[in-house]
Amino acid sequence: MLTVYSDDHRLHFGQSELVDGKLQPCFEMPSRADTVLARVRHQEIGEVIEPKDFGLEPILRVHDAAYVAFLKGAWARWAAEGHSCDMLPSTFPARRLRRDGPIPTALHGQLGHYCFDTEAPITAGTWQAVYSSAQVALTAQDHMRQGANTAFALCRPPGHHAGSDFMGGYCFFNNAAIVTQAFLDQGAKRVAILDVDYHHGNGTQELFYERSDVLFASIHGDPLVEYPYYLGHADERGEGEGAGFNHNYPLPHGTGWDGWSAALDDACRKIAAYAPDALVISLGVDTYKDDPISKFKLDSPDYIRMGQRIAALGLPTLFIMEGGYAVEAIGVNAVNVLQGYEGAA
Ligand code: OKP
Ligand code: ZN
Repeated sequence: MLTVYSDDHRLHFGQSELVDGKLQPCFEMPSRADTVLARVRHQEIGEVIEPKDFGLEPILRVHDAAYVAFLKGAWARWAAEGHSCDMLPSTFPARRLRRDGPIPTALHGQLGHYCFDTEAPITAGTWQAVYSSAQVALTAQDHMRQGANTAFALCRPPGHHAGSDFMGGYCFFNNAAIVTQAFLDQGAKRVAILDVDYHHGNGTQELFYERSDVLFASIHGDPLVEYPYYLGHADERGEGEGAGFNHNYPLPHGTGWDGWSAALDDACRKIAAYAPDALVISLGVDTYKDDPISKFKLDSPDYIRMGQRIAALGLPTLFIMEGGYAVEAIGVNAVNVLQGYEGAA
């Protein structure tokens, strides 16, 4: 399987996120991608290539132009105000404030407008890193457009919490959504997204919630007790044209392979019935038993089984790297999914 990777991910290295009332080192750090890349090479799963540049157009098919412009210009404006530390918002338009009112002109007001939490710092290199992460995903997608049955986009930072016009949860551009839209723009009639990251892919859900050309299925920690808290319940089934094309599998803390794989089986049945032209996997491995911010109990061999079950669908499959914070284990776990898939495909 081809892997697409760019060193540019290093340019995004947030100093801290707000955890339990304290600023703590970011869990989402450059060594995550290094570990996965090292494992890809060690297991010799295939060639590793640099991304091509597809420009902003495919990103703007998914993200709001004003949001993209904000992200591109934010650091220069912040620096011009005399700051050199990371940007983190502290004020948000919650209920009965005007979230769709006039966008503040002040940088800090815009930051709260375009971000939903305090866990996605913007740094000097964030724009280049997230732009390249999207190009990594698009290059893997292009490889499949040219006929490959599968590819691995080693994206960092991740993307599935980012929506049309907001960032958050370590995410800025929604790489899975961007490649999904690219498949559709190239003639696919239906694309399915299976999000196996521990956290609900709220951004991806939002982007396709009213559409029938994308089926979204997500297996994740129950939002009653888990980040991102305000989306990801089982009764969210899609709206309008999209009614019936969104499937959430919220699971309790402590879930291991038995409970998790039952949800996977159900999601796979729904995907098979949908008969998509392509499948996009939001591949987070923060379901691992030793993940520092998660509460599921999957073990490394389970990721091989996960890849095998996905392969049984018999679909062209694009893997997009999302979360996973047990840095020493995420290489083994992510590549286990890919090798499980390839061994069974
Ligand atoms: C991004 B992805 C940490 C709380 C969790 C945000 C998690 C974002 C995960 N104490 N904060 O879905 O892996
Ligand atoms: Zn996650």
